[in-house]
Amino acid sequence: MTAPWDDILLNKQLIEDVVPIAVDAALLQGVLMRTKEEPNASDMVNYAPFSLFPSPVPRTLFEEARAVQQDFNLLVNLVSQDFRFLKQTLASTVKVDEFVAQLFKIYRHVLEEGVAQSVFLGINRSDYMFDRGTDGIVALKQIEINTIAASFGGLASRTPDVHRHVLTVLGKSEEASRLLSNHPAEGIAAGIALAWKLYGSDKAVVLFLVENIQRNIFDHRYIENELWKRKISVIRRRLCDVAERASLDKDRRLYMDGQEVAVAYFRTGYMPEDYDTQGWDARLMMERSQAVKCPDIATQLVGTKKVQQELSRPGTLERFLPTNPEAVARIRKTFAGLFSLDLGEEGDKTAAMAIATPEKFVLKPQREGGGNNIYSEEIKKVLEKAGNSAERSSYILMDKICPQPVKNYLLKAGGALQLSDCISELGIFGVYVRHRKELLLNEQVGHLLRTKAVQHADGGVAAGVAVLDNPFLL
Ligand code: GSH
Repeated sequence: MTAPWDDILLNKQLIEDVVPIAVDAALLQGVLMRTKEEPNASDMVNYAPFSLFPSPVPRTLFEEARAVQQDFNLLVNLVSQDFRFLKQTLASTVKVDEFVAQLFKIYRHVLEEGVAQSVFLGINRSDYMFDRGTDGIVALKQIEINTIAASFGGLASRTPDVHRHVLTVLGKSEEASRLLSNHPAEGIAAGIALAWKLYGSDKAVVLFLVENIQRNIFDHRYIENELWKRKISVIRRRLCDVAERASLDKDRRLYMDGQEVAVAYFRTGYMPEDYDTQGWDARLMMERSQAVKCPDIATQLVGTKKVQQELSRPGTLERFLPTNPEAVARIRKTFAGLFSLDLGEEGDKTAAMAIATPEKFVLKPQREGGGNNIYSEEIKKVLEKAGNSAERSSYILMDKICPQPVKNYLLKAGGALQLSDCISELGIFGVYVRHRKELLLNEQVGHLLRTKAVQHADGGVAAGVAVLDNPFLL
């Protein structure tokens, strides 16, 4: 796909002139991150990585991704309420994956005790790439759905103005005016605010669970500030703070430093490294409480790769959405080939196929946060080493998506300026709120386009690989 600025890309002088303008625009717009050197102080900040130009995206596929988001919200909401399905689906995984096993243990504990939470808030981001088939037809294919700490909705609200400015300076004001506005932070905050209201205690706060290292704080602040605008108080705490200073009252209301918590919004807690023993104690306490967890433990489990793979089995979507064949068709259309590696005949076949043609697949463990997937010859090594041991079932196999590379400049603070062959990943943010069994909100609230150089197989913005971008619809 060609962009209307292809003629400019090789004009070295013009590019060198416009880069500092673009960087200052990003700083002015608040497209910011704390630095590696000072990750917990805002005295010194820098721009978050972004692409110099927006990236061309086929309009029909963009619309397809937006249109299917409410279906995915429905699906996640339903799967999160189906203990039998989750138990069966994750049975092989919990045997070999300590992290998923811990999450599942808490899930079971909470169900056995009786769930105190009555309001449920889902904030997810479904990520896609544009797969170019051998016939040249480009299709939207889901990479994964993030049900915990789906990030960059804040900064993505500010990047359109950066690209508009760059294009205007380069004499492309008509193209600049065609760039979409984007407001995920507002939509995410509206979901949190509704959950807070339904919880029903004016004085209760929204608790952001955050990491020890908080480089991406500005992305959080956009959501926090939207909540403050609605006069909802926000506090930020780490899991260790919760373990040390939070408590439950006799009705299992959650208190943090003496303040009642209405909503606990997780921006940590998706990787094994996020937890020590204290961290797990904190998670259990929160899950047992009445507070609205975003996500609750069941919804976090819905985001595992194993669940993604099992949902693609014939008949499974129909089971969850029996009266909605259109939604089933829209969802299924986005699935790439997904294959089980569980022990047994089916898994043996998958393993043999992957070992024979590893370049066609991605091997995925049950991990979030980026940078965990396995590609090419490495797939062969891992599967040959795992052999017929249970370790094999900690992975799933997925078709490798092959997007058409596009040239762009990726701007990273302190990085060299070079023209790169890039591929993009489109994420759509979804928000839903359920009160007991009743779904009160189900919306698509915006998008996130991230772009990286083709040589990086895996990894997002937080991992330092991809950069923020905007779709230019063609
Ligand atoms: N803890 C950080 C935050 O809350 O901003 C990062 C969270 C994170 O890495 N979230 C993943 C994500 O959305 C989903 S689990 N990553 C997008 C990216 O890094 O490009």
